[in-house]
Amino acid sequence: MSSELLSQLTTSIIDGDPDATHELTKKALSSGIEPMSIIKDGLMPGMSIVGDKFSSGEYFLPDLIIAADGMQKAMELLEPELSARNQSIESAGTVLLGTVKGDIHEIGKSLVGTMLSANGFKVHDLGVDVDTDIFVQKVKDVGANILGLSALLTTTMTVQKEIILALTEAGIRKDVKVLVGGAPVTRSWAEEIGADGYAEDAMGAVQIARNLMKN
Ligand code: B1M
Repeated sequence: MSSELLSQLTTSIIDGDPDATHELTKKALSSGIEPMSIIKDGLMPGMSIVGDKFSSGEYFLPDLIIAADGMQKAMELLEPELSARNQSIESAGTVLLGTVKGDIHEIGKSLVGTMLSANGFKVHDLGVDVDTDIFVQKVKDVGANILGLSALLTTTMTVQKEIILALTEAGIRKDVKVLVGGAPVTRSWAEEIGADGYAEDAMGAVQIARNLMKN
């Protein structure tokens, strides 16, 4: 039953049917499937196939937009459920988060933010397409312990490097740990640009953020 619902969810993303995605997400939640499983086993496989079809030229930009709409409709239902499952009293640390300049991919970054909040971090989400200067200024304004930088394009992951250099130039590199992620980002890229941490997914980001707070 649950695997059937999850595979219907995957299909609704691939077919570009946001209303069906929304309804199936509701159904999956009410049938007791964990929100994280709905994301990882239902929605993300669909997004991944849509991405592959876009790469191969079978799908076009409108198909990406419709798939993202479905995923976002589902996330509106899932985010409060994720938060409710992990209430924490003490703040685990302050995270400033955003998708770098030139990049408007939002869903993964927001999921990282939701999981960090759900695990006790105070998250300031600057959104997408954020100027390097704004990141630098806001690190100071909010007293961030961790700066989380998301990039989904090979052309924008280089901006993560620029931001680290800008932090150094502003004299505040030592005051904040930098965590990088996003589909094209790898551990070796994180090391190359001098980031303090890399996470492959949202739960990994929570784990790494906890470790960074310990150091
Ligand atoms: Co875009 N897009 N897109 N897109 N898009 C990709 C990323 C792409 C891989 C598709 C493909 O070709 N196969 C490709 C990038 C190729 C590359 O550079 N390597 C691509 C392209 C080319 C483009 C455009 C250039 C297309 C065009 O215009 N010709 C354009 C660029 C726009 C821009 O940003 N300037 C574009 C536009 C779009 C839409 C706007 C239509 C839409 C985004 C809508 C939105 O976000 N509101 C979109 C979408 C939906 C995708 C795919 C299909 C799905 C992305 C997604 O939401 N995944 C994507 C293909 C794919 O990823 N398979 C694709 C679900 C999400 C939960 O996963 O974002 O990976 P993800 O986040 C994960 C991890 O990466 C990680 O944790 C998250 C949760 O587990 N993570 C972090 C992310 N950030 C992190 C930060 C951390 C730690 C972990 O620490 C701080």
